[in-house]
Amino acid sequence: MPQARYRICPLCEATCGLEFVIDGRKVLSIRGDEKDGFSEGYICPKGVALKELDADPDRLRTPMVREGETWREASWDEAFVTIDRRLNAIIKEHGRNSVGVYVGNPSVHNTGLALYTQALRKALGTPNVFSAGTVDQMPKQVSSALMFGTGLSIPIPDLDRTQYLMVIGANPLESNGSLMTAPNVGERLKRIQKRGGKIVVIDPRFSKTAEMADEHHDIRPGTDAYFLFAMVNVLFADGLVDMGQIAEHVRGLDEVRELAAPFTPEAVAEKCGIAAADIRRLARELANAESAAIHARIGASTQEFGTLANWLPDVIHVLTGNLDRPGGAMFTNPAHGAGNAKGKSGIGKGFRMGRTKTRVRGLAEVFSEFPVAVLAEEIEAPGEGQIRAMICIAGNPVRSTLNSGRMERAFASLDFMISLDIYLNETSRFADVILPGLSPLENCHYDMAFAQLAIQEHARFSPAMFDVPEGQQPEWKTMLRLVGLITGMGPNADVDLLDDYVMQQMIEREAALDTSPIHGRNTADIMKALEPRRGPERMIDFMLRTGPLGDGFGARPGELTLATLEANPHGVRIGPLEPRIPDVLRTPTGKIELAPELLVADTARLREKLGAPDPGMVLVGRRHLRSNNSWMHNAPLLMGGKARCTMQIHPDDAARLDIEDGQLASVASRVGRIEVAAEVTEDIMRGVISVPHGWGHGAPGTRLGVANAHPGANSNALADEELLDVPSGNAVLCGIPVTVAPVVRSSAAREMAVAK
Ligand SMILES: Nc1nc2c(c(=O)[nH]1)N[C@H]1C(S)=C(S)[C@@H](COP(=O)(O)OP(=O)(O)OC[C@H]3O[C@@H](n4cnc5c(=O)[nH]c(N)nc54)[C@H](O)[C@@H]3O)O[C@H]1N2
Ligand SMILES: Nc1nc2c(c(=O)[nH]1)N[C@H]1C(S)=C(S)[C@@H](COP(=O)(O)OP(=O)(O)OC[C@H]3O[C@@H](n4cnc5c(=O)[nH]c(N)nc54)[C@H](O)[C@@H]3O)O[C@H]1N2
Ligand code: SF4
Ligand SMILES: [Mo]
Repeated sequence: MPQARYRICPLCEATCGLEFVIDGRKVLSIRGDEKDGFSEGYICPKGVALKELDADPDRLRTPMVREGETWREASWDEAFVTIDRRLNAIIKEHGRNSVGVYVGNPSVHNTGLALYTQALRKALGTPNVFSAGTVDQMPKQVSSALMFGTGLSIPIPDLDRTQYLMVIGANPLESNGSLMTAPNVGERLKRIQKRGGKIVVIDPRFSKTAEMADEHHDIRPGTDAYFLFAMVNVLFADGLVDMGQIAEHVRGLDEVRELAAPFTPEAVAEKCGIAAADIRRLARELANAESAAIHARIGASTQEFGTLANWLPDVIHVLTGNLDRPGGAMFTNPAHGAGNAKGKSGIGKGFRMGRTKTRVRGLAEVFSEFPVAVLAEEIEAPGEGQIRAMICIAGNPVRSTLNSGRMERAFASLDFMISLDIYLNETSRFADVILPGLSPLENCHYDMAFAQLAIQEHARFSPAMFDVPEGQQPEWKTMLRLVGLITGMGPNADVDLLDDYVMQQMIEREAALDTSPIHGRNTADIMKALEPRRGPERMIDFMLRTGPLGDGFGARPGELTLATLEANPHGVRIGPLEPRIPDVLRTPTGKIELAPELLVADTARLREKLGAPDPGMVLVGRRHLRSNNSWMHNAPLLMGGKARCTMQIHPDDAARLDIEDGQLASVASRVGRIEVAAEVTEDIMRGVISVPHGWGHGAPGTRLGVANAHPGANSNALADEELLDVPSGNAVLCGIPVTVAPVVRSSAAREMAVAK
């Protein structure tokens, strides 16, 4: 009998509610859940493709063990015995630092991984932890932590109420939004216009979002900090600074005024490629709007001045009175509890980075990890602390991070590698043992990260839709089994016992806070109250119950528990974001730090580079609705239509370089070279090319039938591990200097060459 089931899509930050019709273990159909008040029935093609992901014959369902250049299926016991023997031998001989960990993006979308990765890290005790965060949002985490006290104190554009939205280096119409969980984002943007508001896009490409916006400006890649500083300059010069309610909580106003002084619109116009008059007008418009928010993402983050370009939008929010007010940029207060809602209110320890440094290049640690830009060199360089074994969790660093050629050689040179993955792909092919995850439909799901980044307060939980198949196991158990093996309990540790231990620790940490509803309570009593739940569900129940709306284990009877969410399959809507200043602040001064030292220092670098020569042709990326970084190209539903991995180039550049539409072009950077078909289009700025990332399939040994038939070119073969945003160590993926040439000269060009 067909049955309807509701669950949250785990694929991207939009977190759409979906309606599944299933018959036994079979998915009959998937569509948007009209009754989900947050996502409003929206679904994108990737959500529909969950059916193919679930049924994909290439998706791994048993551990794989490598033998030479081939792999064979292995039992879980064999896989763990192998790991126990080889990994522990390396730790014994070379110490804990010889093990590196890379945590990929789906770890944030997979509840079991999100909740248990920390236990593994703790058990390993290595500082050599890397993640996709340093090819993504690290600049925003650093700027937020410096200004507001924690790395997740990220102001979110209040999309449903704003009257003016400036989008900088983001394309939510294709990406569905990031650090701004807003399902059905296209409609939400249209509603801004319908209520008389305005949308402005700053992007070197005329993206889909630019197409629907009221105004679009090209910008030279990597120059957003200049543009934003010039806006700040105008706010001061024109007497438009009005911080409103939060003024008394702000420190560093005079410093910011001084810092912005040299960056007049005239001084930066040429650098940015935006006319001074436009910059001036945009600053005035934003300041005079009834409310305004800036949404800056990947283009503003993965670039030379990423931290500055993520700090300045919040400076502008503060200066224009838009921080912490409806329609501006606001802090969330998620139901499962956030770091900036715990402990003492309005003050905190603040943020320190660089507590340790990388061995080879001496780059600073940031949020207990190192920039992924140093991963290859830390594997290659011999000596004390060299990484000899890697554990790669839900990541594809040889396609999604930097200098793929070098990264591949580094991975191939490891003594031992484990991948937790659902595919045998470009990265996991280097592993000695691959431990497979489940189908997303076999996992329970609660979006911890994205509830914290959402434009509305809500809470939604999806129990596993299908049972764990015979012979498979959820990834949180895999993690705990690894923890057991690393802590000397052997390859077959008692996972339940470890899970109890991890849970008890979590309770003890919470109960120690004198502001917690369970302060001073007995751990055993709380454990008992959580019965019979286990694993991620037990943790989520605990977090909800100790969160701002929770029942506090009896302290607030009748309030939220996981059972409430189980009884509401379309989710619980809590309401719009509410002002949280000053309570949300966790800086040591209890103030908003408008001019943190680290960023003041980096402004000197910005000033110095103002007169630097133009780098010539530069590469930026882009996203397509039917891709998801590097890993969803194996779903046939997403692979139809014309090839998407093209190099977009402006007609003037194409003519100058003698490249025709559809022709294969060669693109080279300091670190690599690719060949990719040209797409000649006015939608990209002169001097800029765009190639999407996540392609370059067809590597030997991979098991990706569909993706390998549509390989595309790997843009990250060009990504240079030496180009960094200095304060955060984040990689530069937008604005990589390249040279572009035709692979085969066109006949017209040949004739001309002959005529000469
Ligand atoms: N040039 C360029 N490069 C970029 C970007 C860009 O804009 N331009 N964007 C960057 C960004 S924002 C990000 S977040 C990174 C992403 O970087 P990564 O996280 O390293 O890479 P992904 O491509 O997301 O690959 C995810 C891996 O997780 C596996 N996987 C999927 N679901 C599961 C699961 O449930 N369990 C397990 N164990 N594995 C699973 C997939 O098979 C795949 O191998 O890429 C970055 N790279
Ligand atoms: N369909 C789909 N959705 C996704 C993903 C996916 O791969 N596919 N990935 C997910 C992930 S992990 C993330 S982090 C988010 C990212 O979400 P977004 O940040 O919205 O990502 P993009 O679509 O890459 O948009 C970046 C834009 O920045 C522009 N840009 C490049 N360089 C510059 C610059 O120097 N300055 C300015 N102002 N603009 C610049 C590019 O032209 C591009 O239009 O998307 C998520 N959603
Ligand atoms: S927009 Fe994101 S969350 Fe919504 S259906 Fe598509 S992939 Fe899933
Ligand atoms: Mo990302």
